Amino acid sequence: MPETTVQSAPSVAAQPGGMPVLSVIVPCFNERPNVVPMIAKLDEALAGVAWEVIYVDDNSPDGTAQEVRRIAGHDPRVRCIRRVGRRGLASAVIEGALSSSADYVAVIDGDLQHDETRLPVMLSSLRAGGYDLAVASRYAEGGDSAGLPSKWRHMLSDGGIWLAQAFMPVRLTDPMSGFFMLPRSLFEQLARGLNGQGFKILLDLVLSSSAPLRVLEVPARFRERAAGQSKMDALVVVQFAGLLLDKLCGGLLPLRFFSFALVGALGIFIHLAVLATVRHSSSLSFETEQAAATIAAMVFNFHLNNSITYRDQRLSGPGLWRGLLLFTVVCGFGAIANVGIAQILYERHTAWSIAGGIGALIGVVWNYAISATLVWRSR
Ligand SMILES: Nc1nc2c(ncn2[C@@H]2O[C@H](COP(=O)(O)OP(=O)(O)O)[C@@H](O)[C@H]2O)c(=O)[nH]1
Ligand SMILES: [Mg+2]
Repeated sequence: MPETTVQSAPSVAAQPGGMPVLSVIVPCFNERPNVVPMIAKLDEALAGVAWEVIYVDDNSPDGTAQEVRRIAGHDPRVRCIRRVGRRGLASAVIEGALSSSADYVAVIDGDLQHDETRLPVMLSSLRAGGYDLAVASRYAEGGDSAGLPSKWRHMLSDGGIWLAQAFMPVRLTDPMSGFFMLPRSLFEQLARGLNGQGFKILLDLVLSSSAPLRVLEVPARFRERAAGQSKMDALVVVQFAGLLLDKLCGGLLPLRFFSFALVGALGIFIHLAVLATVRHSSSLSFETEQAAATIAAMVFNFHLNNSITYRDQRLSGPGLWRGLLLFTVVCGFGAIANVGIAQILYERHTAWSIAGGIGALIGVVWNYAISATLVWRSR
């Protein structure tokens, strides 16, 4: 590995009843201008193959789903899954792949960055047997990662690959690739163990398999984005670290727990920082100072949990304010306990930092329970 199998496009007739042999899963968010050219490219690349494309759109404001449905109106090979109130590339891929009835599923980005002409080679290699998974690699000999938009993204990609390789039971030159194909039956088998958070579904799949997968790497170019914007950001990097951590723990501890713990720890830090600041700059009672620090930590925790812990169900617009209000009201009960307990400890000559810290800890535990059940309840 990497193996560079150069084969001609296979001719895979449609199954009886017109069932596709290959489902191409396209996770998409705000990719409207790329839909028509993408389907045209698939049509050209997969001539002779019974294929379908399944767009999984997270209710893009630019109307990507409507655009896909417009084409689906006259092309039965085109399907659309529209998810409302959800976000996430990996979970979109999982839902798309699980909606397929084809023998094989491929995953490809919807922004034309991946070279769809590699699909027939991937399919024929898998059909020939000997491999469980075909991965389009930007870093295998003959591949090309020039389409990464910046030097920063190249460095991030290199760092991620290095880290991922340390975890992988098989050596992949491009474990961060978002372009791959596998038998649907294998995907279904692995689905239960998938973490489903973040961007890195290939890594998730490979790390979820109990036996090392036999992987074929197919070199591929990575083109520059044709239209629209990348959704990759710093939080995706945080989720990547979370994914590795989750896999390291054998999936025993849910990823949200790590995120909660991290946000909670930062919340305590914010709480104490605010408490220290108001103590230096005001002559308020300790009780009032502790209450101010609690409110600051509460607002901070809400926003960070909304951005990281519940990124996939992130509240926005009016829902954000409703969520913050609900969080604040219900956490108010926790805050009363927080301030009360801290006050009792303080009156018993416990140091202000310890009294404040214990009070805040109680508030944070309360916040965990609330966020899981009431504020970001799964829809
Ligand atoms: N359904 C869904 N698709 C997403 C989401 N984030 C990114 N995508 C899609 O995943 C693919 C890769 O994302 P992109 O932003 O291009 O990542 P980059 O190529 O690493 O910069 C594109 O087709 C995006 O539209 C998401 O939250 N939900
Ligand atoms: Mg892209």
